[in-house]
Parts: sequence; structure tokens; C-alpha cells
Amino acid sequence: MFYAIWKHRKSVGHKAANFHESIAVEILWTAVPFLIVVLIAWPATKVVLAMKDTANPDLTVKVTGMQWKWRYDYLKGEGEGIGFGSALDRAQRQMSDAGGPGRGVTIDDYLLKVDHPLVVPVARKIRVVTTANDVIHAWFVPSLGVQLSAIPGFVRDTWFRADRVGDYYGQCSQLCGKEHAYMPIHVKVVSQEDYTAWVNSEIKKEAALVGDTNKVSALNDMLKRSEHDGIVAAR
Ligand SMILES: [Cu+2]
Repeated sequence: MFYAIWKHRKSVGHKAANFHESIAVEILWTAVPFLIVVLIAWPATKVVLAMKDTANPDLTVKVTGMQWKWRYDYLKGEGEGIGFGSALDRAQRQMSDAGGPGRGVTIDDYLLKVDHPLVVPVARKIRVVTTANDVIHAWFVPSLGVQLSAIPGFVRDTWFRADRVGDYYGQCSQLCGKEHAYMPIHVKVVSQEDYTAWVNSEIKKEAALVGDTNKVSALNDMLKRSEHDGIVAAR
């Protein structure tokens, strides 16, 4: 450009070229940008399709947003059937109510610590299905590259694959009410062996709970029977 300005300046008497209504030029300056757009769109489309491709996951977890915590249900893959709620650590919530951890005091993972983190294996394709049961929330874990709205009545999905073992944190990213700031996300990525061990311990815990439910339902049956007997007796 600078060469053209210098070379074709008025003071050396340069005469401007005239190519008005030149078909060749018009076709060229339409076709060249069009080709550039196609060249940019090609890799961009590939990435977008890969982002949306939730097929063949190793593990599917349903994430339900609610005011103001998360629920994780393992739908498919190793750990199928496991489900639990995940809420902000109570002590940290109280600390926040009291005005924070105090001047000069640093707390690890302040307002990010939860009672039950989402546990997933490393280097596996994890499909996340989001929904909500009250208002719109959003499951957002920046370091895993996922952000997806959790909308009541809708089921949406995305996926991630963590390359490294560790703790990944996020927060609800859709203003969802007065405790919006207090529904953090903690994804704990562990090795395959640790994951299997975790699944086994959870299944044991569930089994213990199932034992309790059997007791509860036996108790209910007993109550129902005695109620019935009572009604019969009254008649
Ligand atoms: Cu929320």
C-alpha cells in the first residue's frame, strides 16, 4: 500500500487507471472473499460438529439444577445407578454470611467446596445431560470447556474429556435466584482404578440404604395392616 501511494503519487504526474464496470474485477472481488469464507468455515464447522458430537460416551451423567444445588445421576457406564446431591460446604456458607473468611485469611477453594463432588474417570468421554426442576441454571466448568444451560422441561447434552487427574471447579452461570452464587460445581477427576474403587464404595453405601428402605417398607406394610385391622374392628 505504501509503495503504491509513493509510486503513484500526484506530484510525479501519475495518471489513474480506469477499470470502471470491469466484469473480470467484479467477479474476482466477489469470488476471492467467498473462497476465504469457505476456507475459514471448513475447520470451524469441523470443531463445532465435534463439540456437539455426544455419541459413544464412556459415561453419561445427568445433571439437575435446582435452587440452589446440583444433583448428579449416573445414567450409563461404570457407576450406573449412582445418584446424589451436591451442595456448597455448610461451614463456608456460614463463613460467607458472617462477612467472609476475614482479612488476610485465605481459605482453599472458598465458596467452591461441596459436600459431594462429581467423580469421573480421567481420559474418558463423559456425556453430561442437563435439566432443571425449578428455574434455568447453567452448568459451567471453564477448565473442562463446558457450559450448558439446565432448563426445566428440556434435556440438553454436552461432553468433556479430562486429560489430567485433579479437581476442576465451576459455578452456576445463569442467574437463578438469591443463592445463585452459592451453587458451586466440583468435578473430581480420578484415575480409572480410583474411579472403580469409588464406584464400589458408593454401591456399598447404596446397598446399605436399600437395606434401610426394606425396613421402612416392612414398617409401612405393618402400619397399613394394623390400620386396616383397626378399620375392620371399628366396623
Ligand atoms: Cu443456578
